[in-house]
Amino acid sequence: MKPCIVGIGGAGGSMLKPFLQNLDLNLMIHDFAGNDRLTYGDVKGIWLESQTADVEKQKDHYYGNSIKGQYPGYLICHGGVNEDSSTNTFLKNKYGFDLKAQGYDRRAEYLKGLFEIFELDENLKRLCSHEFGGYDNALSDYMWKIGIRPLTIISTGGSTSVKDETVSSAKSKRSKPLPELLRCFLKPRNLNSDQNTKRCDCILFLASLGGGTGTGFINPISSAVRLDEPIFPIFALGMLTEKGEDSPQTSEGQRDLAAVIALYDLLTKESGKGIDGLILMDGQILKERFENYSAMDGMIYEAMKPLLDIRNYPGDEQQDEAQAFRRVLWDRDAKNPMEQEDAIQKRLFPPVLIPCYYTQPDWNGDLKSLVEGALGKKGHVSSLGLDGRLFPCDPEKAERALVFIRGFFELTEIKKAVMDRTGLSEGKIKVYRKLGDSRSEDVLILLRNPYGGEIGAHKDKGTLEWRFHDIIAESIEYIEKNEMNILSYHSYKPLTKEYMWKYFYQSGGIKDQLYKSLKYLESGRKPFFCRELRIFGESAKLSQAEEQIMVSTNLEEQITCISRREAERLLMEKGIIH
Ligand SMILES: Nc1nc2c(ncn2[C@@H]2O[C@H](COP(=O)(O)OP(=O)(O)OP(=O)(O)O)[C@@H](O)[C@H]2O)c(=O)[nH]1
Ligand SMILES: [Mg+2]
Repeated sequence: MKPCIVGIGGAGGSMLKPFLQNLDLNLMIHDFAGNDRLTYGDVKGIWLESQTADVEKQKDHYYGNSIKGQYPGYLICHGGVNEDSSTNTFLKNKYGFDLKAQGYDRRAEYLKGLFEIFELDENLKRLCSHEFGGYDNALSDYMWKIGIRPLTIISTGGSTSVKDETVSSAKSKRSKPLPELLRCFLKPRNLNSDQNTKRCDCILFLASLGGGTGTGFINPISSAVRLDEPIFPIFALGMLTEKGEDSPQTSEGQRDLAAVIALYDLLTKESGKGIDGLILMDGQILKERFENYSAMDGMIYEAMKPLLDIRNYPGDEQQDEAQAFRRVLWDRDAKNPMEQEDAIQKRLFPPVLIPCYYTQPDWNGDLKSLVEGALGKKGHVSSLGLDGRLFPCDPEKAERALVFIRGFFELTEIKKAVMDRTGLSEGKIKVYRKLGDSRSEDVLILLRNPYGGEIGAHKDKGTLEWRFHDIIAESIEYIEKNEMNILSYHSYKPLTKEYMWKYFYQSGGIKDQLYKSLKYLESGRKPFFCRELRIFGESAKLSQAEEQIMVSTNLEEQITCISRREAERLLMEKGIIH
């Protein structure tokens, strides 16, 4: 597979850099079009950022402005929105959201709310469509159509291999032309037809889970992609934020909440509506092994190389094309691609994939040590950074293992080594053999959903249940102790505060759902996030009269309304009214 790697937010941009480095020294001395640079696996990429200051302060000027045709490029998420945009004025006045916000202060709920409004508020939809030439959303459509799509096979109508007809007809119905307003910004790129083969057949998002920008944009951009191509493979690699404060002193609780909201949303979007798989890494494990972010980012790149390697082992089938890989991720034991595709459409939640990576010198040749280096020794649940598991988990709980291996090994031997360690049957192990560079041999094993089925596993340090229990409990505590901070974000209008209050604190809201998730984790239930939850969704809907009061400027009326709702809530809690 050849992904278009999309780094989002500060961490996403840094994680993306090593993937886009030019491997061909000769090309560096020529004035070659950047798009032709030789990257590992021939990948392409783009950095999406909401803070203009962050792209301007790059010391190494690694990323140029993609709108000016520079590559590798960055794209400012709100670059298509004018200062005097009527859509933005409406949004600011009614809700207090700003399309041109410079970063989101580690708040995943900001972008979540913002994008939901675009789906629900008919007036906003009309304004947006009118101002942005048919775009449903001024941010996600811009990032997808201007930033990402030109780097993919979709830009020329080259499509995915299964159900092409369905895809094309969906496309012709839904795909919209670039609005003139945005077209004039674009310098034509050197993407003629013979370059089509060089384009990407899937998307891989890179972002930290724990910020606002990175975590907040994955779902909305995926929705924009899905409107164009329902089965285009979309994967995400999320880095869970480390423990303690981060550099601009955001507390662990706040970042954990951002991470949990993002994880909840990514993992409760049904098949065909969001991503096809979430690769999870733990920043805490990487921080214990590496001194700084740059070393961590180097490691992430190294660990993903076996997946990106396009040199298949001679004689092995070409099985690592992105669409095939997508079907394997969702695999419901169906026999052929069409059956698998039907199974995928059956409202499943996307899988979590835990990457486990290990490398050793090629003279070693010992398969057992390679597999154990990645997965840890049998019975060692709590290694936390001492072996190749990049997120805490127990490999014996995995549903499946996808093995990307570079070096000269027998297929049956590889399967046997993985079966011995995981207890999986042969049919649940998929092996992708690659040639590698002959100086070292390495393996990346993606474990699908390695958790569940055991009561009390959350108490074992080093299990996936334990790590999730920890961040969910931290998030609940943060929600309970920081109502003011969460609801009084400086720009929110009363209407937004009211909806945010319901989302966080009302019975059935995210706090309640997270309490349930803790119980599910404790009892070994799978999955532990079970129901999609919206801030502005139907269940939270205010009546028209209430909305009217909330958007009015009469403070007294607003206070009366809020007090009445608060009193109602208390009476309901005490069972006095129902
Ligand atoms: N791997 C890696 N992680 C980083 C890096 N910089 C920050 N982080 C982690 O990412 C978290 C914050 O994510 P950012 O990417 O900075 O946040 P963002 O997506 O830009 O979101 P906002 O700035 O809140 O809008 C930090 O708390 C760190 O845990 C980096 O260079 N590499
Ligand atoms: Mg940022």
